[in-house]
Formats: sequence, structure tokens, C-alpha cells
Amino acid sequence: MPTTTLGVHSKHLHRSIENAMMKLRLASFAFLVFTFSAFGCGDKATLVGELDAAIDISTADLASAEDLVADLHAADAGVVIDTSADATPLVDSAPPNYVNLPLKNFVVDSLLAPTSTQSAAAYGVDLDGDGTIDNALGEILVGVGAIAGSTSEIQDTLDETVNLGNTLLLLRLHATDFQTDPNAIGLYWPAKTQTCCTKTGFYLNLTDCIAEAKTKCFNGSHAFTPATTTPTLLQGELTAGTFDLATPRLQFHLELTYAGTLDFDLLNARIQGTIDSNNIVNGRIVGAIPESHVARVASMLLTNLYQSNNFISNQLGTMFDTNNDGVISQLEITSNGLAKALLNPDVDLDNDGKNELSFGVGFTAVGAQIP
Ligand SMILES: [Ca+2]
Ligand SMILES: [Ca+2]
Ligand SMILES: [Ca+2]
Repeated sequence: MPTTTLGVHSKHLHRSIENAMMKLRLASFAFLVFTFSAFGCGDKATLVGELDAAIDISTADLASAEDLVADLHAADAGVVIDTSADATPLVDSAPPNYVNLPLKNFVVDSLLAPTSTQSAAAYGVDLDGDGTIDNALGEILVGVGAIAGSTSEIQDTLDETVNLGNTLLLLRLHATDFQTDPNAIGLYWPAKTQTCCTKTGFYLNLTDCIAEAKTKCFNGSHAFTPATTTPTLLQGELTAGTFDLATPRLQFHLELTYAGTLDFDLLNARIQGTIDSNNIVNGRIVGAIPESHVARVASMLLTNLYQSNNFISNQLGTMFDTNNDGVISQLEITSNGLAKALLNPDVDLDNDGKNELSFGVGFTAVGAQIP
């Protein structure tokens, strides 16, 4: 992002802004360290001391970054919310003939980014069955938000793309009984984009946009057209209105307002939620991102935040855009000590000896028509 142009008398002003921003970054980073170390087993005072000793967040800081990652992982291990409910749902080898079963159609009307270690855990599941919740990318997003001084920008990015009608995700549930069915089926598609909110631009009022989209697209009976001819089939179960559906591979789809289309695979994907009349509440979409997709996912998410010209833009630029071209490239991610250390794939779900990066987001959905 271009920095603000300052006038001829601006040297002192510029210096004091830089100082203020540095203080803000350090305060945020200290907050991040405090937040994670509070949940981990690391020595908080030692960790903060190390960071004070090597204070700029650059490749020179790799030692500190590694400590931080060790602490993040310790923090992850500390979040044990797992129950047997997280065991992979029973997936029949051959799907039943579901076409004539009763169905309910839904469109995702909100995607929910983790804003705290607790919500990262709430939006994750135990993907590898070791008894702890896995949502490494969720925790990284919380960390990036904390470093940059705000976590609401990531949520705003998701609210914007969903309510503009750019990211529309469809889910059809088939079951004999929408309270309880041990052999429930789900079909998932991204939908073709629609204009759900007519407001655009940097000064888009998200509250107005959400209200308009609620009337126009998320009114419970609006029609959507799948963007792919074949849906992804998910199999699982429904218990007391709560479903847990699994598929070996799901393509997650996000139309980012500034960085463009982001498609990436989620291995061992799960879609879970509770049916509440014609809505889905407490939903989560989880899975593991293959290592080969990780740098691209991080590059596009960060570039979108960076280009959205919001509160954290300047700080992301300072941290990651080393060639100052307005884009946070994959190379800038993979050559950044902190990013490289943070984006550390954590689960090996296909047992190929290489880890994938766990990820989970929350969602809600409302009724929809799908032809
Ligand atoms: Ca786990
Ligand atoms: Ca760049
Ligand atoms: Ca693997």
C-alpha cells in the first residue's frame, strides 16, 4: 500500500507517526504473546523478555518466532475440548440412494472467522484424533489480527464477500428425519455470484449491506444457481437436529474483494451444524489444507486484507510487503521468518509423512432454493 503523502514540514510528524505505529505494533505483539502464552505452558516473562531483546519482527527474529510457534503449539495442546462426538462420522463405502429422500436447501449467510484462541477452538475439530482440537490457520489468523491490532478486519472481509453475493456456498441436506438419521447426506456447491448488496467501494457500509442482502438474498426462499455441475457429496449422521458430515476432499471457495478468487482444498473435510427450523446455526466447515496450497492461501488472504485499506493495512505492509508493490506474494510469505514459522502444517491426515495445515471457520445458513 502506498504510504500517506506528507507535506514539506512533515519530517517530525512522519517520525512521530512511525514511532506511534511501532509502539502500537509492539503493544499488539506483546498482547499476542501474552494471549497465547496465557494458554500455553511457556514462561510468559521469558518470552516477552526475548521479544523485547529482539524487537523488530523480521527474519532476524526467527529465534523468537520459533519460540512463539512452540508456544502456540503448546497453547493448542492446552485447548482440550474434545469429546467422542469428534470421532469421524460413519461413512458408508457406497452412498445410499438419497435422491428421493426428503431434502432441505441452505445458503451460507455468514462465514465466521476466529477472533480468539477460544473461537479458533470452537470452529475446529480434532481432525487427527489425538484428543486436541486442530485449527492452526484459525489461530494464525487470530495472531495476525493481534499483531496488526485488530481482529475485526478479517471478519469484515468475510462479511463483505458473502453479503455482496460474491461468495455464495450452497448446502443440501437429505435425511429421512431431520432430527435423527444415522445415514444423512449432504451436497455442497459454490453458487454463481449474484448482486445481494448494491453498495460498493472503500466506503461500503457493512451494516447497510448486510441488511440489504438479508432482504435480497438471505430471506429464506431466494434461488441460487450452483457454479459447478457436480456437487461434493458428504456422508454422516444427524443426531437431535445436529449434523456431522464428512468428505475426503472439499474445495473451499472465497471470492476476495481485492485479491480475487481463492479456491483451496480441504482434506478430510467436515461440515457440521444444527438445524433450527429452516436455518443452520452453530455451523463449522473444517479440514486440512495441503502443504502445497498453504503459501497461496496465506498470500491471498493477507493481500486482500492489505489492499482493503483498513486499519491493519499499513502494518501488514511493514511486516510482509518487502518490495512495496502492494501485494504480499507467496515468496514474501515463504521468506518471512515469522510467517514461515507460523504457517507450520500441523496434522498428517493422509499419512504421507507430510503435514497439512488444519483450518476451521464457523458459519450460519438460511433456507434457499436450489434448482
Ligand atoms: Ca488433533
Ligand atoms: Ca510485495
Ligand atoms: Ca500428509
